[in-house]
Parts: sequence; C-alpha cells; structure tokens
Amino acid sequence: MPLDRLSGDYIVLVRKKRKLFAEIARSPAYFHFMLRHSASPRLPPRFARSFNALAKSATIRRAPSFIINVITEKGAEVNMFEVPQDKIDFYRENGFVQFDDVVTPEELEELREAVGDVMAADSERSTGQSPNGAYYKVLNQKVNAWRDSAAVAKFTLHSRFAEIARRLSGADGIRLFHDHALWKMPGDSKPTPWHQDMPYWPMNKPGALSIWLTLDDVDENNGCMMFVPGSHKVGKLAGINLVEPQNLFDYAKGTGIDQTKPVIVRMKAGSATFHHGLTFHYAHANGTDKPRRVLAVIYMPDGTTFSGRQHIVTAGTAFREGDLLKGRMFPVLAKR
Ligand SMILES: O=C(O)CCC(=O)C(=O)O
Repeated sequence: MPLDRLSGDYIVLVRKKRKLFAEIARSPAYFHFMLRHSASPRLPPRFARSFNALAKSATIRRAPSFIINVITEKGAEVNMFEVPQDKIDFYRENGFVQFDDVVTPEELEELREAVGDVMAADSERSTGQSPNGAYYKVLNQKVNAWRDSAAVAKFTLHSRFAEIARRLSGADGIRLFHDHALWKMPGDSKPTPWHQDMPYWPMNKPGALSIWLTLDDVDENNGCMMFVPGSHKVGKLAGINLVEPQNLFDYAKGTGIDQTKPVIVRMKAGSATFHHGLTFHYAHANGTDKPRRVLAVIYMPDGTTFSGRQHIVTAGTAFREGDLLKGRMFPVLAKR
C-alpha cells in the first residue's frame, strides 16, 4: 500500500528490543519522512540508525480498517493506528464508540486460541465461576486472563488499545485495571442486564473505560451489546445484580435517559467497542449453539485512587482507601 494513499492522524509505535517508541504522525508524508530520515525527535540516535535500516527493508500493508502494519524482513513491527477525531468526539458525546478490525486476521486467530486455552484451564490467578451457578447463564467469565497467559497478556497489555483508551478518555496516562474473558454460553443463556460498570469498580472517580473485543461475529442472536447514547452523563447510579436485575432505568427517571433509544451494535469478529464506565449497556442472550467469545479490558486513568469497595481484583491486597491504584497488577500501558 503506497504511503501517499493513506490519510489521517496516526500513532506510530515502533517496537524494538522490547522497548516501545511512540510518535504521532499527523500525515502520511510525515510518517514517510520518519521512515526515510529517522526524523522523530523522540528516537535516540542508536535507535534512529536501526529505524533507517528498518525503513529500507519494510513492507507495508494495511489491515482492513485502521491498523497499518509495517513488517520488516527481520520481523520487527511498526504499527500505525488511526484514532480519528470524529471517533473521539463520538465517544465523548455518546459514552461508547465502535472500531472495526482492531486486530488483523492472524491476531484474531492467535487471540481465540490464547483466550480459549485460559478458559479451558484451571488456574489460581484468573478467576471464573462454576458452570452450575446462575451467573454462568449470564456470563462465563474469567478475570485477569493475562496473568495466566503470555499470549493473552500480549493483547491485554498492548499499547494499541490502551493508547486508543487514553485518547478517548483524554487522560495523560492509562493503567490496566483488569481484563476478563466474557463467554456467553449456549443453552439457557440469559441476557446481561442493563447496568453501568462504575458501581462495581473500587475507584474514587469515574473515567475508567473498557474495550470489548469480540472474537466472534455478534448480533442480537448471540449476545451483541446495546448502549444508551449519552447515559454516561447521568452519573453513577446503583449497582445492578446481574442475576436478579433491578431496572436500571427506574434509577434514571427524570433524567431523559430513560426515554433515549438504545443503539444495537452488531460487529464482525476482530472489531471492538470502547465504553465509558458510566454508560448504560446490555448484551443479548446467546440463542445459538456456540459460545460468544469476547475479551474485555478495563483501563483506568493513571492517578485513579482506591475507594475501598470490595472487588475481586483488589481482594487480599494491601491497598487502603485513597491509595493510588498502581504497581505490577496495574501497569501503565499508555502515556502522553
Ligand atoms: O459481554 C457481556 O455480555 C457484557 C459485557 C459488559 O457488561 C462489559 O464489558 O462491561
């Protein structure tokens, strides 16, 4: 794909010897210039030299939507990610946004296998439910899948998604809160009822958000999501019991949000939505005979403090109310 056919605003990430260098290229011409002349001001000279070499041997291909991979003959990888301003504006106005093809077809296969392995294994680190419980009909969930699998960690910790989250939220830095595999199982499947996420999270301030990356095509038949546009502006309401749900809209009476039409988001496998922790959302039951497979990752702005609320991820840790959520469980994944 010739570079001059590309347009938009890109984040260029260069991974070299496990270090990551990021730069924003406002135009393909600038990216071209970087490739040719190693002109990025943030690249150290030693790296700039190899960057030059990399440019000479690079092949460039464009993934279906917004990822552009530059793969060198030696396997080094440069990824360019478009985060168009209209996506950021849409997220801030509506509390959710869709990105198609956030992974390549090869990555999708890798991810299906990696998350499938974690779901199939018994583990001390990730936590799931018993298949006999009522919650399992809503979600077969495993929290912190990345702690069990380097192959999942590659995606959970990937700066591609965290940088999108950072840009959407406007935060200077983004930390991981946790990931979770969300399988909606076939057979007596229940919808995920309308809820906000923030009431469950032990955080003092809103701002955290999730990516919901689907590994299967999703629609109303197998558990696609719905969102109420603008509902993140209503504030934090009561937490909903996902097994015996209260009606979230009862808590929102008089806000106008109870009259707002939800948006159904059907997606192809490998696509994702990002949603704000206060956005009202719902997922349909799975009426098919296959699991609906999703990897969701929750990101929080760097600086988020612990509210003291009971949560599976902070249970048994030394965090006290008001402490910064940081450390090896909550690494910084993207930074301005
Ligand atoms: O996957 C689902 O069914 C629900 C997901 C959800 O509620 C979330 O990611 O916050």
